Amino acid sequence: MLSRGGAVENDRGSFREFVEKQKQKGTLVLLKKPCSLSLELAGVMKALDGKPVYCDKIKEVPGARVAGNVFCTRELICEYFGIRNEELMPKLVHAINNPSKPELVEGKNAPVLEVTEQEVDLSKFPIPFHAPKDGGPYFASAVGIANDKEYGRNCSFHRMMVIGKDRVAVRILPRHLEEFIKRAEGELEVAFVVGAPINVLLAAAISVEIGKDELQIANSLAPLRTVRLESGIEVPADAEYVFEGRITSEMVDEGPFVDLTETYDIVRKQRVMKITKVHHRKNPIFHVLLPGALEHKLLMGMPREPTIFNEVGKVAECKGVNITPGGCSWLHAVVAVRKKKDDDGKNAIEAAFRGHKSLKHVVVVDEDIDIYDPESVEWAIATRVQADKRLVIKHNEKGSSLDPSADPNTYATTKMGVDATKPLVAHGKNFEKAEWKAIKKEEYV
Ligand SMILES: Cc1cc2nc3c(=O)[nH]c(=O)nc-3n(C[C@H](O)[C@H](O)[C@H](O)COP(=O)(O)O)c2cc1C
Ligand SMILES: [Mn+2]
Repeated sequence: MLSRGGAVENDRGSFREFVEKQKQKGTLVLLKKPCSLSLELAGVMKALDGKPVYCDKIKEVPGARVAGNVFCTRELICEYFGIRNEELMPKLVHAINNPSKPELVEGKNAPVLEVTEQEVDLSKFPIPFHAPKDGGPYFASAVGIANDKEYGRNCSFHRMMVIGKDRVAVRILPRHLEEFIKRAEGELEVAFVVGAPINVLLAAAISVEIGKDELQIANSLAPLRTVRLESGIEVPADAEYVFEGRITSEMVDEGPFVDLTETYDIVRKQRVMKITKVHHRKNPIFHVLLPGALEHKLLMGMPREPTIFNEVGKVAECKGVNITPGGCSWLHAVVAVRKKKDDDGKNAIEAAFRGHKSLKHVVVVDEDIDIYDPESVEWAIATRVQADKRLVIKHNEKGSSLDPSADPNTYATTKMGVDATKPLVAHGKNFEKAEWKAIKKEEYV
């Protein structure tokens, strides 16, 4: 048994064991009414956002099992790791700086290889159609793993739109997987994993240099077992599904797709992947990740907090970073510093933009402000900011493809930082919240 605080007996840290644990605790919402993959499941998950949801009555695929909103709060993620909320970011920082090799197991010991389907028919799997104007049914929780002779392994999320029995259109931004494909002259073997544990999901969302193996970061977060497929690609041995195949140079329309911002992303030409084999556990659970909902937001934003923390740490004493859900968990951050020099706030603003390239607005506060409480942050802006002195505006910066207000072709955007720290010397003014006499209110009411 791998030791991890809070884990159940014989827990290898798999997706299904975490789902099972939520079921035992009574925190998993079991859908009692049959649910359609077409819009209905997404609607139910949205209505129950913030709570893990499970359904084994999918109308279109009898016998299929799905789980969603599984890692939709920091508390759930911390529960998986057996740590407290404030330990999460240091844990991510540690894993990025101390990657370690997963344990490679034989095929016969890998649950994900229990069943192999050579005849691929994607309509047999519970792949949801999320939003009315989406371009098709979508995999949104799929983590793609690929190898390059020189760089080694890469692991990243890519949504996949179903366009045929064994074909999907894969959204690939110009990052590491795209680089691997170019180096392989346009065609590359890949394996997409669905139902991976949270250490793999977080590692796949982390942005590190090309050549750094994200599965080693995952293993450092929590012990990971991998198994080697015939293609040579190693995948998490305890995952629910692996979709194996080849990314081709054929380009098709991909989208529209409701993305993180809860707006429809535009249609673009993207590569086709031909799926050649599907491996899965017996009685697999498909991980449905609802775009724009809390689980998607947390997985996108939180793994950028350590990179902001590292950059801010180079110019000031950084006490915390929160990529806030109101900013789509991507475009906004609040950074806390222990101020020692007058320009710490402004330097922290510039550093935060370096730590997360898609960041558009950042507020820097002192450590007496609760970065997880929007009212506390607003209070700091209200009482500590004079806009003519405390704003940093950066024109014509490279922004995020997800921001509908950025230039649609170049993604050019204007960025803003607010230094909401109090001055080092108060000059007779009061910037601290007054303290009240401590009272036991039960005694008075
Ligand atoms: C839930 C989720 C979905 C994502 N979808 C995509 C996607 O469809 N295409 C893409 O290129 N990146 C997507 N990403 C972002 C990449 O996973 C992320 O940028 C990652 O750092 C890229 O890995 P790389 O640095 O190895 O290239 C998604 C991230 C998350 C958390
Ligand atoms: Mn990478």
